[in-house]
Amino acid sequence: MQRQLGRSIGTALLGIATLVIIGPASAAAAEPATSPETGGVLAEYHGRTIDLSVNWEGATICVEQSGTGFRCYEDDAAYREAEGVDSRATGVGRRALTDCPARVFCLWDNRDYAGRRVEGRSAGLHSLSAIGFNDRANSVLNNGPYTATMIDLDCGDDRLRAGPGTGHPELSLLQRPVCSGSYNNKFEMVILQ
Ligand SMILES: [Ca+2]
Ligand SMILES: [Ca+2]
Repeated sequence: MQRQLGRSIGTALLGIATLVIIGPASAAAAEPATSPETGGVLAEYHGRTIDLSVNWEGATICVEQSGTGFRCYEDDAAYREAEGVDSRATGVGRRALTDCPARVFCLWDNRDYAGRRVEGRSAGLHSLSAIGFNDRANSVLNNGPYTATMIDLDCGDDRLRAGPGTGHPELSLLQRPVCSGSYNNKFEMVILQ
């Protein structure tokens, strides 16, 4: 079943294959700092430290840095300036799949690559609950070098896999073969490997 799903995602995303730049696998990043009280990931936002599992405090984009935990931004303009991401592709302020940079795995809160976004880059297990993004992902793009396995803890049998260069703009259209319903707003964990 998983292999069939993988093929269907790849087929759905055939049109964006040219966007993908696949680089060498980077070394796994250090574990991000977490709150001893909540277990939530601590992120830097406007010079403060926030617990993403509790409140994003106005941030809309949270990005795993290379070895230094998470950093969040209030909008695309702040994100692009700080991260050095080219704004010519879509223009500042418009959310699109081209917002997901090379060598990064992206999840969006809304369909069509819109709404809040998280970016992960290191290999290994990533808890979406620890960054306040559990049961939220509606669209996904894997622009990184690893295969992403997305997991709903309420349905361990239906894992969605997205290889490098694949994704989907609307997870509600992907029906789960074992558990009922779609993959929309379901995932608590992502494994990049
Ligand atoms: Ca959502
Ligand atoms: Ca879930």
